Order: sequence, then structure tokens, then C-alpha cells
Amino acid sequence: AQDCQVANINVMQNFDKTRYAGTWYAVGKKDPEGLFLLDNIVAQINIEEDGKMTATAQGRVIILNNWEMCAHMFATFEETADPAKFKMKYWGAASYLQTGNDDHWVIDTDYDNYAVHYSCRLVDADGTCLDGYSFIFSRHPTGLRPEDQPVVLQKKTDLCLLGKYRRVAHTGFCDSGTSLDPQ
Ligand code: AZE
Repeated sequence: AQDCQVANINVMQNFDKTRYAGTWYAVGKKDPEGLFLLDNIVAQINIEEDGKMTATAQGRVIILNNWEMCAHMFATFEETADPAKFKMKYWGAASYLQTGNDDHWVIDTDYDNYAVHYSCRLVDADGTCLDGYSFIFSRHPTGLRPEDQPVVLQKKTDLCLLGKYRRVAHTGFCDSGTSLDPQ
């Protein structure tokens, strides 16, 4: 939405959650206030036998007194009247990780290469987003294909978040035994 009103943000038309399922590598992110996933962020979207969407995610975090670890997260999704807008309830495998109930909006995706995610946690009195986060997901850990970059750039602009994203590194931190997290 050019006016930056959360209520006017366009989301994916005819969203198909079954095609959204599978592994997504975060290659870009815009952070919210407070603790957040730092890098090595990978999400796995599942469609359960009852048709409901669930997810697991991992990412490097630093909690408490500079304790670096790989956070293992779980999420369930509640559908809304708009098929591309979900309510995401999430929690950590370990109790000291974050729990929450965030919006999970799919702004745009071609299902096979890229997805643009958006979540506003706090809408300001003027209707703009005061605190939120957004992920640029890719099916490829190496990043976006060159042909997808202009599409994603336009979506960042539409979300009024151009220039607020940071690249997400994938260094293998959460791939091996470096995690201090049980499971
Ligand atoms: C998301 C999509 C897949 C499921 C989940 C996601 C978000 C997870 C977080 C986790 C934060 C953890 C922290 C731990 C200390 C959007 C990637 C669960 C926001 C801050």
C-alpha cells in the first residue's frame, strides 16, 4: 500500500498453502523490536493430515547473557477470511525461548523460488505499522535468483520497508552439533 496503511497491504491472491509447504531459507529480514532470530534462519512449512498448516523454524539467537544458540521453534497457524493471512502461534523447543501470537501474511510468492512474508505486531494510531517484521524467503540457501530480485524489491517498497532489510547469512551454524538446545 502506497499510503503505508497496514489495512491496505496487498497479500498474495489465491494463496495455495499446499504449494507454500516445504523448506524456505530466509535470505533477508526486517527485524522487530527486541529479541529476534539473527541468521541461519530456515523454516519448514507442513500441511497436516487435517489440512492445517504448521511449521518448524530454526535460527541463531543470542539470549540472556550473550548465550548464543540455535533456537528450535514450532508454530501452528489459524486461518482467517483471507487465505494469505494467518495467525501464527509459536513457541520454542526450550522454555527460555520466545512464545507469541503473530500475524503471518504471505505478500507474494511464486512457490518455487521466493516468498515475501510480513507481520505487523503493533499498528500505530495513524494506521501504519509501529512494530513488525518481514522475511524474504528463498527455496535456495544461496539467495534469490536475479529474475526474482526486482519483484521482491517492488514488494519491499509496497510494504514501506525499502532499505530496512538485512541479508541473512547461512553459515551452517544450526546444521550440526553446535546447538546447545535440547532436540
Ligand atoms: C517464522 C515462520 C516459521 C515458523 C516460525 C517463524 C518465526 C519465529 C520467530 C522466532 C523467534 C525466536 C526468538 C527466540 C529467542 C516466521 C520464521 C515460528 C519469530 C526471538
